[in-house]
Amino acid sequence: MLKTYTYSDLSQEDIDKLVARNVDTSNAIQDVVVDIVDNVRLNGDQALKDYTAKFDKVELEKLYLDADDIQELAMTINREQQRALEIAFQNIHKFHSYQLRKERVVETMPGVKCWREIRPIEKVGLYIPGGSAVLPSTLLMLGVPARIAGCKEIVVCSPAQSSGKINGFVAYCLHLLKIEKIYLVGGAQAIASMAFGTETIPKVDKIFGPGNQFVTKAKSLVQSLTNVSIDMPAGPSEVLVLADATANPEYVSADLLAQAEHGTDSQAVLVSDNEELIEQVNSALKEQLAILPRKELASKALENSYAILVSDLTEGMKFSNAYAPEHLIIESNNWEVLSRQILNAGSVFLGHLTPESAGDYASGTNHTLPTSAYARSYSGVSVDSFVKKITFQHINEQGLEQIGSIVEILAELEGLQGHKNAISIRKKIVN
Ligand code: HSO
Ligand code: ZN
Repeated sequence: MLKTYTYSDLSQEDIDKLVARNVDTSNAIQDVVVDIVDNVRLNGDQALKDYTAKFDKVELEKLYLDADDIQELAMTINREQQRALEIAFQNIHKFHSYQLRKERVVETMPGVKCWREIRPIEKVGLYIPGGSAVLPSTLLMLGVPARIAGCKEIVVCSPAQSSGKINGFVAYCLHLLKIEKIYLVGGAQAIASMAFGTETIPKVDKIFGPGNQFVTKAKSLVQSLTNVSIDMPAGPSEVLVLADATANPEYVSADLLAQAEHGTDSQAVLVSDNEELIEQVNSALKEQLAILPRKELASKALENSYAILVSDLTEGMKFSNAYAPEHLIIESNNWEVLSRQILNAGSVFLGHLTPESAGDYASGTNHTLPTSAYARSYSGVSVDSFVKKITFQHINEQGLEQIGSIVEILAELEGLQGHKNAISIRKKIVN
């Protein structure tokens, strides 16, 4: 089922091609998104209502649901489902709450003190997609770190369902996060509304969240047009499974399919030093796919996926580092040694009993991660993504004596007399 390549047969050019993904810069999307963004900027709420009628087929009188609506919807899910969301919420909260660490004050010279302090980004916008699968888990993954960071205003946008509302799971997550409003806007228009602000939707400082190609394009566009920033460039989701003879082919297959069912453009890559395992995974894929409800999507994604036969997993790790996967699963008894060789990955799952699904929902780590090889330079979303770290300094008399002449010399050599004066004038007072 999976196309298989042998690593030693591949040229550097072949490898570059295999690891390149999401390089489709279609102008068709660009043009549509530019129009939508412009329309929202100029016409505000009316544009949002028009797009919601056109794309989501819902006529909205009011662009949001309030605390009472949310509470009512939240109570439509059963107790077991509420409990599962509560446990996920608690684990994500527990893991992320350790990310806010106070840093120490550093005295670089006697009397010269420097330090950093954390301040929340005041207004953040969270986009929760509502396409082929509504993902309430994404709301927890963005809302929890935003709450821990202390963001003052958390704006949430998600497209209206055909009922003109949101689903009960998203509502229950809002309830857990103590967020009392949700705006019923989706797609590129949601991103534009949070970037520019409309009569109803507040403008934010930073926009978070995954989405389709239109949403992604809108995020990069508004970032270049306004002073709003974004979490990261997002592309289709992907997994790389590194597995050897100790792996269970049924587990490997299930992990590949868990990824493939996200969408036709998802990618699932298997890297193994064992030809027999690749064969076994292929037959497991066939069996498991046949009974998967989202088999149409998943099988399309598998057409766009592949396996690589390597001579050993150290060579496999070399390929993985070049690919820089969003998710890396190491299904080998030797996971501890192999994990030290990781250079590029968004989130890593170690051993035979650690499926990506655990991290997607409930173990505590974040599932908003860099795709399309951005794991070479980006980290996943964390509390850090919702704060700024501001530097502070304080210099006393002794410090000014220590550092004054150094700054004067440096200012002089750059020809900046004004800079030098700002020191000299103070030295006079001190002496
Ligand atoms: N695997 C997705 C996250 C997700 N999976 C949400 C299920 N629900 C991107 O990391
Ligand atoms: Zn997933």
